[in-house]
Amino acid sequence: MRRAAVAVAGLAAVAGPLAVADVAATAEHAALPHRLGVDEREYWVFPTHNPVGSGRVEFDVTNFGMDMHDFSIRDRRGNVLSSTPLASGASAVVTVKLASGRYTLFCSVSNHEALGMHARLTVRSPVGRSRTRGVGRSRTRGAS
Ligand SMILES: [Cu+2]
Repeated sequence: MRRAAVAVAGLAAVAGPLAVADVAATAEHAALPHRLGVDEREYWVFPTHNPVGSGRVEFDVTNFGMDMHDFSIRDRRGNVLSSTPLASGASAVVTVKLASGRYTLFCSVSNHEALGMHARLTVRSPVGRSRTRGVGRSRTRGAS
């Protein structure tokens, strides 16, 4: 048993660099996160991961600011897919189905976006799949 394990480890060491490159290429999408944190404050929005994988994406949002904010997502055509109000210190978990593309995470309160509360988010699909069903549907829990 022990000898077999050593033999396998030796083989892996020899094949190492090539095998790792192949795995990295084919598993690129699988490696993209579908869950990320989003921190908000006066006046910025900071996603902890970017890019993320397409499909169900879970945003764990916290308003670290003094003021009332919200967490909103807009696609490139200007459609707002989700908007969740967040009191000072509040957190929410917002789940949205996103197809590959570029999105804007922003705060729609007053002129906060113009003051800097916006961030780009890139969503990538696995190879050979460019569409995701149910895009734009969202679910929120824990908003306060
Ligand atoms: Cu705001």
